[in-house]
Amino acid sequence: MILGLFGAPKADMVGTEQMSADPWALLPAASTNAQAIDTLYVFITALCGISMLGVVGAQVYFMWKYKKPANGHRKTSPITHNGRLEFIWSAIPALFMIVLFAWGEIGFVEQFSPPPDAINVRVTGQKWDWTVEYPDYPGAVLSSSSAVPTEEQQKQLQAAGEWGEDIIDRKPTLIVPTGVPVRLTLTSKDVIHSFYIPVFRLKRDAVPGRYTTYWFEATQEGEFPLFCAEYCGDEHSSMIGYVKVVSAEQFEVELKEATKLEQKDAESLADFGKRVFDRGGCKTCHNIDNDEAKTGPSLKGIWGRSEQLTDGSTITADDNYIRESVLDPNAKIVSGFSPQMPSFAGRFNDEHITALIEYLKTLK
Ligand code: HEC
Ligand SMILES: [Cu+2]
Repeated sequence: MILGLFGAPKADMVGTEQMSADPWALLPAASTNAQAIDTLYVFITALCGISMLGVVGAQVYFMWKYKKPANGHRKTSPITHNGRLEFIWSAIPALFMIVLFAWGEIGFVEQFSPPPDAINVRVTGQKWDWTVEYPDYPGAVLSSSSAVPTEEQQKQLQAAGEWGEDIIDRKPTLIVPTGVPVRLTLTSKDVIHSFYIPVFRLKRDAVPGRYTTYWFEATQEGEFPLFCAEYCGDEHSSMIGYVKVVSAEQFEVELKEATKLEQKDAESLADFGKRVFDRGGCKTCHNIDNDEAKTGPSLKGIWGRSEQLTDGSTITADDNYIRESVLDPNAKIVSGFSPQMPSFAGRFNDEHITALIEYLKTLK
């Protein structure tokens, strides 16, 4: 629309490296919010331009009209004021102010009232990366740290002679579908960060000890940069990543692909199991390096341990018992604990479970 006048760039001109090849281009407006904001922005800019023309035009006209006459001087006019004129030049701008206020207020309220069918996404800022979780899609966790290695990682890679472009695992930090509203709930683990996606005109602080929300609906497929927009420390500039906008049909496929949990080449089963353990959030309920119970029993030395169950029987923790504990945790309850462990059936497959068992065996 109007923005086209300034040459809004096409999606394929946009990337993490460079927002646009054309320095005069406005950013693409890739969400419904962005379009609404741009329309208001262009309206305000046009209104200011027209007002400026009116004021400066009148000024120039009066300078010309009341210039000193060639034949001497002119008497000052006896008119003190003009009520009608003053009313008009107050009322018309006031009307525009009311329009601007109402327009802005309606847009503001809209942007803080997510539709009930929005996809939930949790964004956590932390020095120096973003973690993005999809509570509606179990196991789906993305992070910006995979996009850019930290200085520390770069040094390690350089020392190992492995530094190079192909070592950067450029995974998206956020994946969203087009045409579906997405509600973000943001927080921070340490200091104030700010989640900033320019093409969505979205900038929202992530504050420790508090949840802030925002929502948007993407309209344009592509990959667009995101940043931290609140100076948060010396690695602030590495809190970057990109949002990948895909079609609604592709969304789940892409999300699965980006968050897949598979054994890497040359990775031992136990090491893979540790990653599964981390992904499962098992640590929140189980200690692994001391015998203290949390919500669940300590898993230090679990393999081969004999367990007293609530029904009075005793069992030895072997592969099958651990498998059952993860897939159907309430089948056997350890004495002294309540059935609070969630089932991981559907979230972890057989390979994950086997790797988990191998990892638990190493916890001695
Ligand atoms: C919300 C808390 C919670 C989470 C998360 C959790 N567990 Fe548990 N877990 C428990 C509780 C409570 C018990 C004891 C009751 C029972 O046996 O179900 C338990 C029991 C177990 C047992 C049997 C322990 C024993 O001493 O016999 C194993 C093995 C186990 N969990 C593994 C895991 C693994 C692996 C994960 C992650 C994939 C995990 N748990 C995640 C709460 C949790
Ligand atoms: Cu930050």
